[in-house]
Order: sequence, then C-alpha cells, then structure tokens
Amino acid sequence: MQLISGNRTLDLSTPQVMGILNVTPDSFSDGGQFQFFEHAINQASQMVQQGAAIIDIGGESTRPGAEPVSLDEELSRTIPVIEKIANDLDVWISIDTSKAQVMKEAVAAGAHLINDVCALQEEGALEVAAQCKVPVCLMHMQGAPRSMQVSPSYEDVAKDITRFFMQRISACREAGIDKSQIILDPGFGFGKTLDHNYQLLQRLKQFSELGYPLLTGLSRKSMFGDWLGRTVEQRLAASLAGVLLCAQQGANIVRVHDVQETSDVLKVLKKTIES
Ligand code: 7PJ
Repeated sequence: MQLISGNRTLDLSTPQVMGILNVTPDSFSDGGQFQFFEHAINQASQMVQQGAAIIDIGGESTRPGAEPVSLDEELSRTIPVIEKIANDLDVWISIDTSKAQVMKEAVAAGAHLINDVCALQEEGALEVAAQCKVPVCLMHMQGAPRSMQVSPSYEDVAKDITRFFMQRISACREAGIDKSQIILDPGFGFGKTLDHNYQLLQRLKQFSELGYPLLTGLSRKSMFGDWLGRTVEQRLAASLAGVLLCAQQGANIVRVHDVQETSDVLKVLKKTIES
C-alpha cells in the first residue's frame, strides 16, 4: 500500500508517523508573530529528525468545546508555516482543516495531504479536495466539536462508523476523487464515550480490512486521561500502548505528538515481525 501526491510517494507497507504541529499562537502573546513562526519551524524540523514522515499542520483547535477560528486567522497561521516547511524540509505536509479555502491555499503553498475531521462535509470542501488531487483523510465525528461529547450514542459504534465511511467514500468518488487517494480514520475522541473509544480500539482491524489506508489519532487523548486519571503531560505511556495496538491491527499512519518515542515503538514492532 502507498500514497501518491504530485511527485511524492509514501510507502505504507510499515506504519508511518504523522507528527502533530499545532499552529495556534495562544501561548505566544509575549514573543509575537516571529517567535511563534520560528518555534513552529523548529518543532517541524525536530519531528522530521525523529522519524516523522508527515507533519500535520492545524490552525484551528478541534478539542471538545473549542471556539471556531475565522478563515483569515486560520490562513495566516498555517500558510506561511507550510511554505517554509515545503521549502526547507523533505517531508509530507498535511493540512488539518475543514475549510475549503484553507485546503486550496494550503495545497497551493505546498501541502501534500488534506486531513479533515469533518470528512469533506463542509461547504465546497468535496469539490476543492477533488480539484487539489492530493490524498484526503476522511475522519468520523459524531456531532460538532463544541457539543460532540455531550451524549454520544451509537447502535454499534464500529458498524455505524463503517456505514459513514461508505457514504463519504461514495460522495468522494462522485466528486471525482480517486479511490487510491482516500484514507480513513475512525476519529478517536470525536463524539465517543470512553467505552466507544475502547470498543473501536478493540475492533480496529475491521477498519483496516476495508482496503483503504487507515490513520489513527489517540495521542494524549482523554480516553487515556479519563481511564488512568492522568493529566495531558502524563499520557505518554498510554499513548504508546495505543500506537502499538493500532499498528498491530493494521493502522498505516499514526498521528502523534511524541514522534521519537513512537518511532522507537514502531521499530521494535517491525523488527519483531521481520524476525
Ligand atoms: C485527530 C485529528 C484525529 C485526524 C485531531 C487531538 C485533537 N485528525 N485532529 N485524526 N485529532 N485525522 O489531537 O487531540 O484523531 S485534533
């Protein structure tokens, strides 16, 4: 299995690491725009050295309850960072957005992949993604970020998500997106209770058997914090356990904050499989 974007190929015969780069400058009120930009580039560069094959750049927080960000604000946070990384680093760039205009400008600036937690359901997103001709990650979410954790409910969480994937894959195909450009993600933490998240983790193999590249994002999420009583900073061990459980069930891309540690886990798994 592989992904192709322009003249780049990403081999998915073993799982690849997607490093998370949040460009939400809330914590940079003192240092200003320049310091924020420098920090983002340094972080990206470090993640590449640590083994990230993809850098996922997001300018809007999709945490439960987060406030939406304006189009101009999202563009001004993400586009300069994408241009700089595309110019300086040999790595796949993913744009984490749901807005059609951001997708379009990000790909023009050098992004190779669109990662959309709304699975191309926002206005114009399907059409723009088709025009961009880059791989797209369709993530499942029940509800909207502000309210999704209020009372998630499913008949059968894995079956319901599979049905959603089939609907979104059809919509993509009709819009002219090639089958080979579609990545699926069950969306851990997005409109799911603790039990839903663990049921998904237990049954992840079902999703990898659908025949599309599978991406999972569990890094530092509440499914660990709530179960273990750990703060965000204390969730590394649990997140690495999550990576291993996903990789062993066929996940092709793991979206993580801790790239070095994740790369080590995946190298141990690879060595074991090859021995
Ligand atoms: C995910 C994401 C995920 C994909 C976020 C967080 C919340 N994109 N963006 N999958 N999560 N594809 O990292 O805690 O799970 S933002």
